[in-house]
Amino acid sequence: MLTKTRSAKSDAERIQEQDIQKASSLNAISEPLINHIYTADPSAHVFDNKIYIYPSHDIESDEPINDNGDQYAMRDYHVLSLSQIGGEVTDHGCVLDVDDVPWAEKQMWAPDAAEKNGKYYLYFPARDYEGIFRLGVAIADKPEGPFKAEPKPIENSFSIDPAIFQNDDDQYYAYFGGIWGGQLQRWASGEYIAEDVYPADAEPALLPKVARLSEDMLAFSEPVQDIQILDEHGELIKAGDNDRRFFEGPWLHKYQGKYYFSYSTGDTHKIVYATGDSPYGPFTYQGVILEPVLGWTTHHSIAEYQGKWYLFYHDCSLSGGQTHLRSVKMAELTYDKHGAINTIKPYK
Ligand code: FUB
Repeated sequence: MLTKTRSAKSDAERIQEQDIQKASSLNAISEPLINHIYTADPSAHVFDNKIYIYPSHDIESDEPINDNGDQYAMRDYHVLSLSQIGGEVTDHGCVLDVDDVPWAEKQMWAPDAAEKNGKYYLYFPARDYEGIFRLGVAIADKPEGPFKAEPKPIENSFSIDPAIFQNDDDQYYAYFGGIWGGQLQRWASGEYIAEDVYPADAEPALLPKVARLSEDMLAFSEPVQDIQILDEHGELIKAGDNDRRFFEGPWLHKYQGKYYFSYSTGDTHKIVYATGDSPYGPFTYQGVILEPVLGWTTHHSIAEYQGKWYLFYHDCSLSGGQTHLRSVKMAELTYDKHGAINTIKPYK
């Protein structure tokens, strides 16, 4: 195991400097869905025949820009919706604030939502008062909220970026995890250790997590398990394979009987995917869904609406390349006849 050495300038600062230079010359394939606030990390679902998007709400902050993500100082969530592709997008306003989450101190990062029996559940990561990321859940009667948070985080939850998948048998699965600022590396032993130790390049990469949700949607119904991501030889992807190893932002969708597990590669800035035959995996790496966007982070979700598939993602074009001020976007996602996802280039 290795302790990650940091150079004088953080990866985030370096990328932001480059992006501010190139922001004005890029010709994006999609416009921000809204431009009156900054939003990121869009998780999209179709409820009541409308697309609902559950994003992070990016804000200005005095926090330093670093590879821990301190600059992502978000404190609340908004919900967006639209009923027509290319049509008007409604911002339903603030639906949950950190002050209304008893256990959470700060950094309300990438959320997701699920519906069961007419109730809506918002899952979100935040740092607790000990600085440890946990996952919380909040409940609403409508997809657009407002949401009321449970008093405690989900038991045995940790790290960031929850994504909820409803399987055909109406079981719900929570996928989560993120390295570096997302703290997944601190849980390698199963217990929290406040030290950032990573596998060596030739060792298997740190793995994203999954747990089936309980009937009431408020707890894990089983121990947290690893999601295995394999290469073409059936071997676990290695920690030094930065173009393919899991970094953060997991998502699961099903297409033509296969499960597609997709995620961000973090420091190589791609959204990639792997496929398998079960919601637990293993998943075999397949390829790139989205090439790098303007910004240090990339994050996505995938949803089907009225017979077409869409990728929801973010970039920093509206803010001129500022890494902590992102905007959610969407673009059509297509498959070839073998079920391979055609790579999307975010700029022409
Ligand atoms: O928005 C804060 C963090 O940045 C998210 O949790 C990550 O996925 C990355 O997008």
